[in-house]
Amino acid sequence: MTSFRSLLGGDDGPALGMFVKIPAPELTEIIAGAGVQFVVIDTEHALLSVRDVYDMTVLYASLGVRPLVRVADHGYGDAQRYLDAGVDGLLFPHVSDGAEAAALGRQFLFPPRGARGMGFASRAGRWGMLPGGRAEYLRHGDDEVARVAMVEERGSVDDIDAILAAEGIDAVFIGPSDLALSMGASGKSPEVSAAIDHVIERAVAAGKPVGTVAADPADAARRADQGCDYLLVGNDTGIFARALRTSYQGFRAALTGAEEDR
Ligand code: 3PY
Ligand code: MG
Repeated sequence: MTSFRSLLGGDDGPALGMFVKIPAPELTEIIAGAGVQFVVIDTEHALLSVRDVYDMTVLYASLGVRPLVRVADHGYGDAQRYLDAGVDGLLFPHVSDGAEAAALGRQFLFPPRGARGMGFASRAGRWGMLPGGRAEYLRHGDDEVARVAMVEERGSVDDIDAILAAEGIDAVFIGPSDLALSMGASGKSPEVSAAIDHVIERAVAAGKPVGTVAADPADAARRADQGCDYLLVGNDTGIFARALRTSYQGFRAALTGAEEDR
């Protein structure tokens, strides 16, 4: 079976995904139909319930779009429920340093490496019917789920090598907006660009998958050349908002022009 991790390092360049905030089956079908490879269900910045995340996970996966969740905090409870719902991975926002990364890695690996609880009778264990049994549930949870540390603070850039080395952290994701905020600089400033380039360079050197946001195809091509393994290209609300505004303004401009012509 494909998984988010199996999409990384392919010959076709970085895997392409998007954040999703709207829990609507219609949108899931549109996103799957567009060929999007993975989604990050965003519980940090959207009012999604655990049940929404569950329904989205099942539907995205059934349509071949690999589902991950960006959690709202570093706690165990909801994140563990998402893993047992069978998501392909978790993105942890604001991982400040190597110690925090290591604690997250431990929390979501099974013993003896970590402290994740066994939930074989969950969807991730095919309700206790997973071929291969408990051993396969445990192997999948440790080896195929992606635990992703988000690097979006100045201090995380300073401690990037420790974050990359943390056991159980399978990839990093650079959040450019929060990184710029934390550095007190604009997103386009040379300091922020240099920090992002540095994180990508260190991740490539460490052999850990790295991803970030790509603003447009040219930006994506540049990040691919730098060695990014996956990219997020927008989010459902933003894409709809921009497309609608452009379309609406086009109609308004044409009608205003028509009135002037009269
Ligand atoms: C950020 O840029 O801060 C993110 O979290 C990802 O867009
Ligand atoms: Mg952020």
